[in-house]
Amino acid sequence: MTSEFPPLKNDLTLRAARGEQTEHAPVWVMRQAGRYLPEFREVRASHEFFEVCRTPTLAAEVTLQPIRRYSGLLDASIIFSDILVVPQAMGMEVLMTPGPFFPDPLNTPEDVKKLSPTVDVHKELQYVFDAITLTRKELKGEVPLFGFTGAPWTLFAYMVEGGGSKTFQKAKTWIFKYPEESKALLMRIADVCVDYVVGQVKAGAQLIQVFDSWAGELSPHDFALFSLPTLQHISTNVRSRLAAENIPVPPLVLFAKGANHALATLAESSGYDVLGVDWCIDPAEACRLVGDKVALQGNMDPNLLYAGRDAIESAVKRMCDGFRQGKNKKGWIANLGHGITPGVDPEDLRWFLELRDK
Ligand code: 1CP
Repeated sequence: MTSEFPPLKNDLTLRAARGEQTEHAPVWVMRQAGRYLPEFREVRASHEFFEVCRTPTLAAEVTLQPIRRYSGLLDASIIFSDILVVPQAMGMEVLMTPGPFFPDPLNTPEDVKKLSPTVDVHKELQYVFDAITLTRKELKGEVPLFGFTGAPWTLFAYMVEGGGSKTFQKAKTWIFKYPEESKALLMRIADVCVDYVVGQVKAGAQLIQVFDSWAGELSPHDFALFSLPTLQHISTNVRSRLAAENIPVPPLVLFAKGANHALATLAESSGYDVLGVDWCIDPAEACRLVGDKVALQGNMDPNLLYAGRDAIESAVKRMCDGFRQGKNKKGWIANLGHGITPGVDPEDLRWFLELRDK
């Protein structure tokens, strides 16, 4: 399988993710293909969001846009798609208007009946696998390619809320009022995520990131009860399924945003090689909490990209010093602490990338 692809020229991200100290930290940016790039907006002007996701040539094109623009400055790419393709595969309608909108969300556990009883991930999400294979070829080995999935709790929140939320009142009503039904649905989503990640690896993804973007909405107790078991289910089953087919397991990255309280536990027992951290924890403290168990990724506040070059420069320096002096025995992948937002000047992102850990 891998032999079909051009040889990888830049393995910095892979080495750091496997826990090696690298000559300098690799860097990539969550949501690096997106609306802050004029070339992305140009593609979107004539194609709907999910049309871009579903058309491998378009998905490959927008995945490559930041790699081309910041030639030599980015150390990884991430396939253009969205976490909400999983609820779609499970039988839900999802629109982008411009944020995610589910016309028919899961209001009560009765509504779970509306989901497809079984999900053939290979049929429903083959277009993502095709996009990954095509992108791997078009990358010509410049940098490795991330595949990704949303985490079950974050996907559950969208499926119940029917879109984004400030309070997560509906999703929380579910977990507090119907804990057993919630756990069953979360595990059902986790099983789809396992098939989806395995399919992405077979298609050519060289690292996998699980986005639990709304982990921080849960108390430590509820995170341990409703999210952590599903994250462990994904890492354990992805590893065993790939091992059973003699396929090497790529580095698994978990970004549980806002769950810094759980870092030590996640390092000990989540089954991921890399933990992403947001900006609400000092790098040195994150290093102390994870010890020599896992590598780290993160964590500059994305809003610093609006504050001008001096502010970016001192923040990058603080971040580098923090991770370098944090005495972490494992690798570090530089990134923002969450995705880049639409109003950033692409030249200010270039400055962030150029400053990189030297
Ligand atoms: O009009 C547009 O083009 C829509 C903007 C957009 C983009 C560029 C959306 C809608 N999704 C994406 C791409 C996307 N989504 C990627 C691309 C790969 C890359 O990183 O370059 C990725 C990894 C995602 C993942 C994603 N989607 C997450 C997890 C990461 C995170 O930032 O927390 C989440 C929460 C979503 C949901 C989503 N999709 C889109 C929006 C605007 C949102 C968030 C809405 C909300 O606040 O609830």
